[in-house]
Amino acid sequence: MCGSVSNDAGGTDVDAVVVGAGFSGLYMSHRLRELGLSVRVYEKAPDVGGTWYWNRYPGARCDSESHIYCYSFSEEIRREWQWTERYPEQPEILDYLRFVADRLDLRRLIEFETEVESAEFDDGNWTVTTDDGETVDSQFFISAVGCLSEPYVPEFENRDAFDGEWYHTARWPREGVDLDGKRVGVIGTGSTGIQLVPEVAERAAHLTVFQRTPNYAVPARNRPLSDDEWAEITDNYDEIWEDARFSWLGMPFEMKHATTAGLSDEEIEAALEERWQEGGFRFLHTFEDTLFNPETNEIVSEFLREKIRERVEDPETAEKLVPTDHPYGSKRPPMDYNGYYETFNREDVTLADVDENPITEFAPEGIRTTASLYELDTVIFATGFDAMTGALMAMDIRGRDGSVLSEEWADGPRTYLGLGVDGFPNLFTITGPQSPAVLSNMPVSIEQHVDWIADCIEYMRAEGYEYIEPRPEAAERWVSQTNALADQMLFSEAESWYRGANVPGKPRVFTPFPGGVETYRRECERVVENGYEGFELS
Ligand code: FAD
Ligand code: N01
Repeated sequence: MCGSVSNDAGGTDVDAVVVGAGFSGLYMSHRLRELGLSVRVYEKAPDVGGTWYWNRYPGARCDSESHIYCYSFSEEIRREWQWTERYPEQPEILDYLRFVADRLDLRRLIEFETEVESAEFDDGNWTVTTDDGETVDSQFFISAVGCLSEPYVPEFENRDAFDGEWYHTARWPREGVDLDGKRVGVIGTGSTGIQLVPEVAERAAHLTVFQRTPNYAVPARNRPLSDDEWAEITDNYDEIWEDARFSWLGMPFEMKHATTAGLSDEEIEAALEERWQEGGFRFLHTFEDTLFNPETNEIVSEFLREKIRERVEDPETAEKLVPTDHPYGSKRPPMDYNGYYETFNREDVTLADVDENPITEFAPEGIRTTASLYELDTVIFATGFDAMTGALMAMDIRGRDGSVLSEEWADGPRTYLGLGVDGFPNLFTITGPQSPAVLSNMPVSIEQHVDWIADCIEYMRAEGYEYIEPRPEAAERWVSQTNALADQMLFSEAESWYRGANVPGKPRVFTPFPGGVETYRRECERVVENGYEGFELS
């Protein structure tokens, strides 16, 4: 039997260090403690919640439906929590994660306001160092740092010359921001910008939206969840979750049709309209080949373009809001909660097309483009994240023989199943690159990863193994498989953060596994059934 003993006896301080206290870190630490491991969690925020601690911008809400945007592992938690809306708002999700942390008594494991700066595998263990100078030795080093947790702020010329206030949506102050009567500029029209813009328009004296690429937003159709609806969900809970676990996107929705081929124009229109009325991610479940077949995709994209044209009064503004550069779904599809497109019908809202007239610099009075100077009091960066690898690479992670993760991944991340990295024994990466992660309803993927890791550690302990590490050839094969799948899909037709395109200098590789949640889960199970095929255990 392997295992860790106290440092006094020459072993480690703890069995496992977990970095992050969002959905992933909370469940991971719970599972490990249940197995009898000693666990230390480091979280740089002052509270649990991860994404939902940091993203407090007006309108912040989740696009996954509430009954599947939560944990499924605990019947008690399930019974004791009732969601109020179809899509939960940020404060409600944060309350939920606080409730879970308290209910499972997890806070005692967490050191808040402590950032992990480095982790080095030396002398057979991980030495983890934090920003307050603490060093802890651990057998396992588990990253739960999140795929969308490292905010990205573009390096605009003279950014610091701006005399007003500026904020990134993912570092929104806890006390809020006074936007009333202000001239506000929002840069970015991804999922965040689309949620934010109508809310800011209600409060600001004038809003300028700086759009580089237009986006296809589908109505979310949020509504309160009645007690009857909730009762129906809880009555069918097990079935709903089983469907989600063995689905394409971690969502228990049926596809309406396999493809558009063979359907009449009226049937296609009716299917799209039905799913448009249902709203949210159900729309993406209209035709199964939307992300594979350019013909189907063009039909779906054109349907959405027409919807935008119908909603925006000024035809010139409407055309600027209509995406033509990328197929629908090749970037993360955003949802519209509160009349995003109609916001551009307001007199006090301006659309600045910074593709046509790029931002040249920040000035003390505001933002200058090649066409105009926009005078502003407040700038909001809704410019997204250094996604998938940003938070991981922000730590200085060193593996066997001094190999440095950021150097190993200089041309793009390389993992086996998104769970482990060759050369880095006993490192696990929850929702790591080359796992479905951001291409899924994440709590489903998070639970699957955490369970896989916990079961693996339990197995190691039972069998007397101390180390696990992917074989390089298994990682190589997995990365090639992921890339080959992505190449068969329409993802390569968009300059998206899935491909690292949003951060200058980042390698352009498709990062998540695009083969679907079910396929991925079955592959992970197969690997275990074959005695952790592709991993070296010692
Ligand atoms: P996170 O919630 O990102 O938590 C990671 C934690 O690690 C953070 O608290 C961070 O502070 C901490 N951390 C990072 N590095 C360090 C370090 N070096 N030291 C110490 N602590 C560190 N997903 C969906 O499935 N559906 C949705 O509708 C959806 N909506 C989203 C909306 C927004 C605005 C954003 C930004 C993301 C959304 N996501 C959504 C993705 C969301 O990130 C995941 O669903 C989920 O919250 C991820 O949980 P996590 O614990 O893996 O990561
Ligand atoms: O970030 P993004 P996000 N000059 O990268 C623009 C999840 N999420 O925070 O498209 C000008 O998507 C950039 O323009 P372009 C979800 O997974 C979920 O919105 O690159 N503009 C783009 O418009 C999502 O996908 C939810 O041309 C610049 C925007 O900034 C992920 O988080 C809600 C620029 C960034 O869009 C990230 O979403 C919110 C520059 N130099 C987030 N640089 C829900 O589920 C960037 N941009 C509800």
